[in-house]
Amino acid sequence: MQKIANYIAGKLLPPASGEYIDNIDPAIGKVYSHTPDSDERDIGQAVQAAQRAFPVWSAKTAGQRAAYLYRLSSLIDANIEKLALAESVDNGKPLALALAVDIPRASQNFHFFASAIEQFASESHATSERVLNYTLRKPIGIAGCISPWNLPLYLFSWKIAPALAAGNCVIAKPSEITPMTAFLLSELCIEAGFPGGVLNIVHGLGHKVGAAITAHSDIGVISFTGGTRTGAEIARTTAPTFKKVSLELGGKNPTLIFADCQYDDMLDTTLRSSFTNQGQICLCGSRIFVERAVYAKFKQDFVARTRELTVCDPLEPESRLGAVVSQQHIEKILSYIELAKEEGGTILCGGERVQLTGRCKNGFFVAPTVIEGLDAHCRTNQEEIFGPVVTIMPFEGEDEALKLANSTEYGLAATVWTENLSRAHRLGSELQAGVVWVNCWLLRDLRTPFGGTKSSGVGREGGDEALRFFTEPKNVCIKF
Ligand code: TXE
Repeated sequence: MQKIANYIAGKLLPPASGEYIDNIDPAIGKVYSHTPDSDERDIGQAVQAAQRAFPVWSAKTAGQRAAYLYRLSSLIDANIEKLALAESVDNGKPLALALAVDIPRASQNFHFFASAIEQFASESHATSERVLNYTLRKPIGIAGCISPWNLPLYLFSWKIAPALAAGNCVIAKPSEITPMTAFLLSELCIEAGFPGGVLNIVHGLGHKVGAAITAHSDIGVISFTGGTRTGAEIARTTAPTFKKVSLELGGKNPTLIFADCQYDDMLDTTLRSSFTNQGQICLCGSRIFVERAVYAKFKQDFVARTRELTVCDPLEPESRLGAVVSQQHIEKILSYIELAKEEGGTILCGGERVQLTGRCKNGFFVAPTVIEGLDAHCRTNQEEIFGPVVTIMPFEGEDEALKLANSTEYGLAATVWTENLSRAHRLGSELQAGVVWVNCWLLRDLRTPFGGTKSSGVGREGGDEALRFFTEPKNVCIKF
């Protein structure tokens, strides 16, 4: 059985402990490889390697660093099929989705930040004829990047690329639940000729390796995506050392559907925003509020279309929903469906585990589920389920829609469907969310700020926001 290796100082190494964690293929429910169970000794080694590499890496020109990232991006493109298959097996997502979204986006992340660092400019202020201020933006040193399991290579590269482009060396940890594409990336880094120690990838458990990264006194900046509870723990442990921290956390995103919307486009897109990646995207809309005038029609059409979604072996081309990521996660999702029933909800479709036959008979499959009849303030509508489960609720008028949409502790994303321009602008301004989509969903421009408010996190990723985050501004004031 394959053993994944850490990537430290440019070499593929076993963990110091010599111990490994089982890595499970969620579509078949079986162990298929082993992940290093690393600890603070591996992090210590990675930090030393990064410290040795930093003076040379940070002294390279932006163009020289960009050249490495462009090479890595091209290598991802050249290996797209291998990487997509690995992602699908590791995570349970449809292979077609990994081929169309996850891996192309990982390549784009490196390409985008290679280009961005070449365009990145700092400010200069001529205070008077004899006084000039200019701002240097220096790399911080060693960056810690910790990522989750839902979009493994996509989110891993989204953090690593700007950190490296800005001149930092990186210690990165993928989720222990989906380590495979990060491991394959380390092989591609070797092929791309990255100097040893510039990027180090250390595998293992969050409370061991993750905690060792956030606690290390020589790691000056932490970029994290994951659960809100973990984010709070990281905020607590890093606060006394004044590390720079960016936290991209959970969501409970509202979709607001007004009667005047372009109905067919809305219906197609709402199906995607509800169930893509088995609903395991922090941006999925899990609370769907529908203006009462179109509620009955929407309910009928949406449930009919949801029933048509094929849940099957993620390697089959017709798969629209694959497996959810783990045994623990399927239990969590099913427990929320039970809770919804206890809270008075009616299951309109789905609501259960899907039992496949053959290769996938022990896999973790959940039928896409639509629930109605719940109050917006019940736990099902307040807590992040992170699965193929949505609730639908009617509303009357824009004020009520806004109030309901803003009624959770989260504030990551919101989607609005309306043809009323003034309403779109009003809601764009008033919704408590870091990202608002009007008449679209997950339409991304990598230059835009990305992140959440309230319990959805602190800080923004994307474009210049990311390059600013991974650099320390220093103002120089000269009187001459
Ligand atoms: O995330 P964790 P989990 C939500 C979703 C999900 C829940 C828990 O609701 O059900 O979070 O998922 C590392 N110090 N999201 O348990 O634990 C961990 O190893 C440092 C939303 O998988 O937050 C992994 O690499 N690091 C989300 C990463 O943190 C620690 C995506 C995320 O794991 C750590 C995923 C610690 N003490 C889950 N503990 C989104 N918003 O996209 C764990 N880690």
